[in-house]
Amino acid sequence: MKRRDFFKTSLVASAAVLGTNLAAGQTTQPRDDRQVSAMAFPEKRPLITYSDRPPLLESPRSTFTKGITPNDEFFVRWHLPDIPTHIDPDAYTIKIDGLVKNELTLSLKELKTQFEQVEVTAVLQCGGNSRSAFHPVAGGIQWGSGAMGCAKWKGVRLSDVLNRAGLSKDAKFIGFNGKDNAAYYETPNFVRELEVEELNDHVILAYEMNGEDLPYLNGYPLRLVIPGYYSDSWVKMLSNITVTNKYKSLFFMDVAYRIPDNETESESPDKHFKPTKPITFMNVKSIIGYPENNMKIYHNSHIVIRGVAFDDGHGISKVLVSTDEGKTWNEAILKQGNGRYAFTEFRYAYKPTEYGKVKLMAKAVNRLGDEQPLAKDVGWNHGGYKFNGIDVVTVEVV
Ligand SMILES: Nc1nc2c(c(=O)[nH]1)N[C@H]1C(S)=C(S)[C@@H](COP(=O)(O)O)O[C@H]1N2
Ligand SMILES: [Mo]
Repeated sequence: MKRRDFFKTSLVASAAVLGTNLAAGQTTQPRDDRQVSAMAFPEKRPLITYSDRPPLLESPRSTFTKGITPNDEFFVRWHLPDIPTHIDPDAYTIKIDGLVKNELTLSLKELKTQFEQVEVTAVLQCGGNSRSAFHPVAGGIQWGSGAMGCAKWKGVRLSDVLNRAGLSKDAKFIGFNGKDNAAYYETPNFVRELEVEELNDHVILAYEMNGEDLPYLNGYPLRLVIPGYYSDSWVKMLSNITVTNKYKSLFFMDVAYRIPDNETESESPDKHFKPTKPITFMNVKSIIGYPENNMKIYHNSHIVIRGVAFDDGHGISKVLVSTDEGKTWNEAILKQGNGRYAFTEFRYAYKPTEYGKVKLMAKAVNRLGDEQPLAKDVGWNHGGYKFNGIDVVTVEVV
């Protein structure tokens, strides 16, 4: 066989092998092999870095031992490379226009002084968090499990601001526009729409995160916070809110951030479902923050497995931990107190009595009784959204 032929056959053969594996669409544990980078970003400690322009930063696993994610450890995701580098808080205003009785232009000071200030602790999670679990690769950033965080947000109720403007009778959609711009004209601005019916008192325009001004990269000076929803709709660095009665075909609503409108069957790489629907509410999920993969732990020592769990606001009822590949599950101790939209911290005392590799698994259950599936049972979807497989960390007992 000539070398070239050999090359050809081996390619065909491996394609066939891959083909059978991949056609089904599989899900595994998300990648967990990336190190934080020394690249510097304003107000951020070293994080896992996918891109510097636009900034795409992921929190490492160890972040998830804490119920509140510190601002400097909080992940960052922007779609567009052109983000204003200077915002003057005294000159900043947000405009509310469209189908309203009174158009409003509000300064930060007016927002902070003329409306009731409210606080909510809520998880912000990208719909594509853990996307690297999907095989074949689903389009988008190949996040591990750290495209999420939980913070205490302070701001004003969106409904109070909209009431001041007065929604017209035919108001149906509320569009939110960020100040970031596309570098190429083909890419549309980052705009999201919410239906008027989706509004509730928990949706806020936030200017503070964990008691400080929003970090620049997390949307300074003002962002939308929609507790319970995936964060693709939490528009950052807001410039205006426009009320309409017609659904505009916006790229980020129509193409990205959608999943099959069919929860019972899963997609496969050669069968993409239509119609689709926007991802909205988060499903139940947990992650182990400690120990980390490949750590060596001592035989007969006392280990405290720690992590966080959350859902869309129904609330976590228990977190189960297994140290024997899922044969038996025991309840972890929970620490709650930041409200139903927040991370629930869990801890579980573990004394390894066997040597060698051990898999530590965590599974959260919410108040509805929804629980996390095994990673392999999470349905594949073409956008790689909503992965919530049971977390597995493999340690070595020495
Ligand atoms: N203006 C603007 N807001 C945005 C985005 C964006 O690209 N531009 N990305 C959204 C997406 S997809 C996510 S996951 C979150 C990320 O929020 P963070 O950077 O504060 O973690 O912001 C959302 N809001
Ligand atoms: Mo996202």
